Amino acid sequence: MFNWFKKKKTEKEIEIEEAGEIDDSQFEEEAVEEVEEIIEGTQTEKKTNFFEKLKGGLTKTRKDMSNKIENILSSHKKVDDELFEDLEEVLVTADVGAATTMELIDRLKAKVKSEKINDPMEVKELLKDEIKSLMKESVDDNVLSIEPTPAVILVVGVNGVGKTTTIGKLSYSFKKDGKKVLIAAGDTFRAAAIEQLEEWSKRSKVEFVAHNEGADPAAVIYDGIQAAKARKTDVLICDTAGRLHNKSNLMNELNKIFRVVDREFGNATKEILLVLDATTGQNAINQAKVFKEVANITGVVLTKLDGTAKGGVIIALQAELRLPVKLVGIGEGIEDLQPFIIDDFVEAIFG
Ligand SMILES: Nc1nc2c(ncn2[C@@H]2O[C@H](COP(=O)(O)OP(=O)(O)OP(=O)(O)O)[C@@H](O)[C@H]2O)c(=O)[nH]1
Ligand SMILES: [Mg+2]
Repeated sequence: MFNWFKKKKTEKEIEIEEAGEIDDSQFEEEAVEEVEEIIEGTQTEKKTNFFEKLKGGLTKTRKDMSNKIENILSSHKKVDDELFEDLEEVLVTADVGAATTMELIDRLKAKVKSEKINDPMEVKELLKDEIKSLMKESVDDNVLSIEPTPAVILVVGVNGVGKTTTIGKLSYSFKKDGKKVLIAAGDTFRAAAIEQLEEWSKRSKVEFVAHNEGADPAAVIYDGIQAAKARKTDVLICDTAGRLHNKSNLMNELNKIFRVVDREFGNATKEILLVLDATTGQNAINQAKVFKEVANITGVVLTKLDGTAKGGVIIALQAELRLPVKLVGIGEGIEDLQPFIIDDFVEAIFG
């Protein structure tokens, strides 16, 4: 960057010298503009890649939901009750959920009436708009916040949903942003769980705190907090065990952790992320209901969207349970985690 700057200046200087006057400010403005154009260019490119990747991850949902909707719209000659019934069926089978589907269909009917829409093909854009606005109205914000730092992120969810993998991906992404990250192995249920998390910490080159198998999870988190304070860590991410066979056990275990965090790290920005597996569809909704009762969930990570046609579940999570989806998992790789952006998601599932 520096060399490029120097070279440009020399050319410009020669030009100005030949003209008999030196005006540095004019040059500097142009150079800054050019640098800004280059940065903007790479940002647009980055955004496009991001979107293409999301679209790739949502292929199954798009094929199922969007193709069926296209077929319905093209096979109907007018916008009537029959068309709405067919749409309803597609939304319900895509795991959008009965209540959210009804809400969407009602809004769609009202729009069709007020805008006097007769052409079925126009319904697609209306449906997209209604999904976007319903999701936006349901929650305040979809952004995972670690500002002001230090921040602590508690990751909760039942077995196998992708908690540990998500922590690995997330720490990699914070690290790439120049943040100092520490992971605490609060899932002490199995030795393998601790090892798996340690492996991810090595992969994303972040620090790691653990106790032995069977240790008290709250004690691990306590140590993680002390280490985070001593090392001036920006983000402390804590894994937890999510055995759901007994709700009061789960509640006790989580509450103990929350108390430690409040007492020892009260000034930290706090997120409690619930990880849900998209392939489980309506089951994910049921898990969300249980966790909402036992914890003040601040956001959802929906994983394995790449392996399912049930991506519609995201709409119900936000619209029905009013849980902001903050991140989506679209693969097993370290870079396969993205912030959730409503407009991009809706555009990606409708192709
Ligand atoms: N395709 C795909 N697989 C994923 C994604 N996220 C996680 N997985 C896979 O899901 C499996 C379980 O992930 P873990 O991270 O071990 O899940 P966990 O919630 O920590 O599970 P326990 O520690 O057993 O409770 C692993 O094989 C992951 O590679 C995703 O976004 N897409
Ligand atoms: Mg795990």
